[in-house]
Amino acid sequence: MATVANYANIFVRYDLISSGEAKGAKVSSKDAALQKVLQCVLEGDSDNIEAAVNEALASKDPMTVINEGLIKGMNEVSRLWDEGVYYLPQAIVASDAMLKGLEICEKKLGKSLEKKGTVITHTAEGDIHDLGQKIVNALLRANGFEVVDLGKDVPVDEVVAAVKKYNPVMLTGTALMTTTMTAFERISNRLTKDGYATPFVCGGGAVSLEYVTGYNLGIYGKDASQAPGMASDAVNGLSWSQLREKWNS
Ligand code: B12
Repeated sequence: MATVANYANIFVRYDLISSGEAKGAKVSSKDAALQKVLQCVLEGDSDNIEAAVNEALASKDPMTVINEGLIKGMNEVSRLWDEGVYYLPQAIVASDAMLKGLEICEKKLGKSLEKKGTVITHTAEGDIHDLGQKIVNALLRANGFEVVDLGKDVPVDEVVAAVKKYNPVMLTGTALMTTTMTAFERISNRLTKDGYATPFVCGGGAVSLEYVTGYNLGIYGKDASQAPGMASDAVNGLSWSQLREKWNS
């Protein structure tokens, strides 16, 4: 009967987090404080992320901590998932740690006193991947926009009703799955049919420039950091097609 020579070869994947080491990770930072933040995201260490983020914030601005620590760490989690190194448990704990870190950065970014206009944000119907949306919320608020956060897995009907209720300067959508991004086109069709021309910025791993520019109102958002600039343009009167022309060509 065959015997197992090395149990580590069997248990290595479920062992990743509890070992305290993010095995296989290829990102690092030369800055010691940012390295701790990266490490906490990669290891899904929600116990220590608060201290790590606060330490980084002592010498860096919140945007640097978000970009160079939290997003960089989460992008590496995405890569490790795609490579088959990380599985659902690792992705869940990493996301929790990232969200905890983002909350602290968001408080530090604060809310601008200037009120520029209302933006509605949501994550597509059927989709619970909301990290991109949370980053968008934080950046919009810090730049003076009132954010109506509809949350994740939001039915198309609810998004359409919210646009009619708040009449925002801009609507955003995040979708990470090819099965959920189709909700955006349905929202666009419903709004167009009812006479609304609200710019609808759609982002998230699943969507592409080609897909989003295939329906009315759609503007492709590649990176969350574009959201405040797009919303400012909308406040300044640019139509959805002018926004598309400016940001997507
Ligand atoms: C983390 C993660 C999870 C977490 C989500 C936690 C959370 N709160 O979000 C958990 C573990 C819960 C999860 C669950 C699942 N997941 Co998952 N998950 C991931 C993973 C590893 C990373 C995604 C992520 O958060 N990236 C980081 C964020 C910041 O990126 P982002 O949202 O794209 O945002 C950036 C840009 O796109 C942009 N952006 C986003 N929105 C917007 C909006 C605007 C206005 C602008 C301007 C920009 C912008 O800005 C951000 C950067 O600044 C990916 C792997 C991958 N390669 O992406 C899989 C992945 C998305 N998951 C996948 C799947 C299949 C699932 C599950 C179905 C698994 C399962 N069998 O149960 C479930 C989904 C259940 C559901 N109904 O939604 C698939 C989707 C496949 C597909 N293309 O359809 C992926 C691609 C993995 C894979 N290759 O198979 N997942």
